[in-house]
Amino acid sequence: MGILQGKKGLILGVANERSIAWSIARLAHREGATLGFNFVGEALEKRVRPLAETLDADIVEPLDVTSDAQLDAFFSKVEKKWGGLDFLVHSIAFANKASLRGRFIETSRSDFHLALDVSCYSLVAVARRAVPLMKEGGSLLTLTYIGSIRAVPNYNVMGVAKAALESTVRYLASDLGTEGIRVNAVSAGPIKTLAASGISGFKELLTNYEKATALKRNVSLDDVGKSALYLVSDLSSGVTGEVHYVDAGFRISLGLIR
Ligand code: NAD
Ligand code: 0WE
Repeated sequence: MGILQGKKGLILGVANERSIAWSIARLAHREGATLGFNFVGEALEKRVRPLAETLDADIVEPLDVTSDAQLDAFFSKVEKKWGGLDFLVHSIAFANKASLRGRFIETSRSDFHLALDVSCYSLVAVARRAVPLMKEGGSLLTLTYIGSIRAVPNYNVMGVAKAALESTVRYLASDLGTEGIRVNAVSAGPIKTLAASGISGFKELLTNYEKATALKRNVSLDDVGKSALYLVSDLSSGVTGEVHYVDAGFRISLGLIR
């Protein structure tokens, strides 16, 4: 029997087969979970729907997290279909591309708002709607990056958004503990996903990163998926408010190359 047998989970943020969310979905399905997915726009629907079908998904519905109307419609579908929920994976981030290069000080008010809205407030927005469905407790998981605690060149406003996201994890965990709902984050090392494509210098980042980690390698989608599985399942029943690094030991290393 799988560790997620009989559990219902929403996986938000699949764009394609290289998405971190997809890696988590595959492993969760293998452990017996029944899954639901979102997509943003028709282009991504064409990618997400066939993928979701390979995992016998119960729910594949539109959800742009900047829209309260879409949030309400999405969760009312979940309520109708399942009437309950055990876990939710939030694997969503977005910043205007122009704000992910050049000087941080040039960040405009609207680029700041967009990054924080999509990448941080959205966790609160989905939690508010998911929590009433988690009648027997549950687990919320989000994805973050070390750019929240270190100044990573070009990560810029996304670093600020991830710092706010990690704080949001602690406030939600503290708020929802009484309902038996745990809230955690996985801080993943860099992976070449859609969200990393077109980032200038990403290839160099991966080569340098590998040399600077304790394990002397980059992290894989599988590394992140497996740790995520632990955090959404009962295996982590005593863990909440945590930022769990799946980074091959990058954070604990001085980074000097031997
Ligand atoms: P990805 O492009 O596959 O996933 C990002 C997802 O965010 C996409 O599915 C996209 O549709 C979704 N999204 C963007 N705007 C949205 C909106 N308004 N409403 C709903 N969904 C929206 O890339 P990924 O690397 O798998 O990213 C997933 C998460 O992992 C992000 O939070 C990212 O910050 C985090 N992360 C990525 C890395 C990395 O190096 N790839 C490292 C650490 C953390
Ligand atoms: O969180 C991320 C990616 C976030 C992201 C990426 C994009 C690219 C396309 C958010 N918004 C957008 N908007 C786009 O238009 N990562 C952790 C991956 C990442 O992105 C970087 C990195 C790393 C690592 C950007 C600059 C420097 C390093």
